[in-house]
Amino acid sequence: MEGLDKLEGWRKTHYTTEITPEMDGENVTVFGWVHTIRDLGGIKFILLADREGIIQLTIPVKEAEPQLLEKVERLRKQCVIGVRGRVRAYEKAHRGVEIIPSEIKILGVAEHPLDLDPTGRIPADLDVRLNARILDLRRPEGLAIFKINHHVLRAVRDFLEGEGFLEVQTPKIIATATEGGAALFPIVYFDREAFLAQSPQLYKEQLTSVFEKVYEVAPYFRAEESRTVRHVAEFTSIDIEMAFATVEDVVDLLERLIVYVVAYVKAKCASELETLKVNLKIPPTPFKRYTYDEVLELLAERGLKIPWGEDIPTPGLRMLGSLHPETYYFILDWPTESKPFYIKPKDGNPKLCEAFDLMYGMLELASGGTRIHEKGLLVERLKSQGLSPESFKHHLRVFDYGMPPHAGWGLGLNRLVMALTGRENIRECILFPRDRDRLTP
Ligand code: AMO
Repeated sequence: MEGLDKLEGWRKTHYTTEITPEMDGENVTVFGWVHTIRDLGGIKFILLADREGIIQLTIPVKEAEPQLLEKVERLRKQCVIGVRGRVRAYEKAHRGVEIIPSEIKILGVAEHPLDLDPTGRIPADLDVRLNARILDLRRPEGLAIFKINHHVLRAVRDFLEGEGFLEVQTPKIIATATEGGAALFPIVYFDREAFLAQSPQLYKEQLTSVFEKVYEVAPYFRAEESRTVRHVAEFTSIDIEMAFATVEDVVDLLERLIVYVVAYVKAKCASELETLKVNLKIPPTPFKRYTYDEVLELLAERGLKIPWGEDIPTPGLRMLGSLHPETYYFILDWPTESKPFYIKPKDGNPKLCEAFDLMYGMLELASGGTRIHEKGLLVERLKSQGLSPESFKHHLRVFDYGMPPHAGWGLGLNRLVMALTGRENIRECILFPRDRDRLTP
């Protein structure tokens, strides 16, 4: 293709969806990607897509300037163009409006054959789509998922701000594991070994002794060997930690947050939800609260026996999912040994601890609980889980500076977006997913 046009003084006056039939006769400038081209001989139709949607460009061949026609001849799908033209209300066009272009600039080319058809007319499997992720994201569904992701984060920040939380940033290069050693990514840190953070756990706990209520939204890293639709090697977590609180307080906070987020997304993302064919319902409260023992009973009654003390295996999660389709519920009072060392055992019954998981169907969305804030007990718990207090000495030292009782949770953003958008695979809800088999693009 010949040289590209220059942007020069052209600036967007409208996104495609801002152009309405009421603007009939107005001159506008739009930019976007050529979605489809239809040539009926005497008339040519181009659908132009931008991040907000699509508008039809109609070019009556006889009346068009030769320079304009020459540009139109050169267009191919996914070329980037700028268009100046007149708005025309036209019932038969998409949204009842079209643009009659007077001038077109070709600003970027697309090489054919394309790796993927962003109109979505040719179905492609997820791997093919992820390999050409940028084209895939231009599909209306791709755009919709990540606009919802954006609004979820706005809602979360809005809600936590209202609850008096301060946003913090903790290190992602760390010296010791927090969530068990197996899933760590080691890295070369100058002349030493270090690890990518699995969670902000120890730092967020420490920070409650200064800021009382903190939250962080950040990526975390786990060397997950298993290939499932809900695990990736890099995910985003929404973490909170609050001083002078127990598991009940943070469970209640999480329930209110979920309701707030769902209502926010429902209000702000109606067209995205429609694109995804999702009918989002505000979940009734209170969410069902099970104890771990009750869940084991529920599963045993249906023929699935899980030895007491073990985490709930995938068949158990599946069964729970089928009993609670598209439903949020909590599982409380876990066996102490099934949870990390920092979770507080129950007073009077140390076999159980003050931990919880928030579930949606079969998906674990969040976990958290009351933490141990007494140094002696924390050292004991470290040892009983086979961890060396020496490796945690900097963390333990903070407990000598005045550590308040505290509780918190970590909520997987990508899993929450899966739940809200009805996606089956977490990779749909991560721009550039990373897993055992995928490190690019
Ligand atoms: P946990 O390990 O349960 O708890 O993680 C919290 C939440 O993070 C999400 N998540 C993941 N999402 C995608 N891929 C993964 N590999 C992955 N691993 C975890 C899940 C999960 O519920 N420090 C504690 C939280 C706390 O107690 O505050 C923790 O990390 O949605």
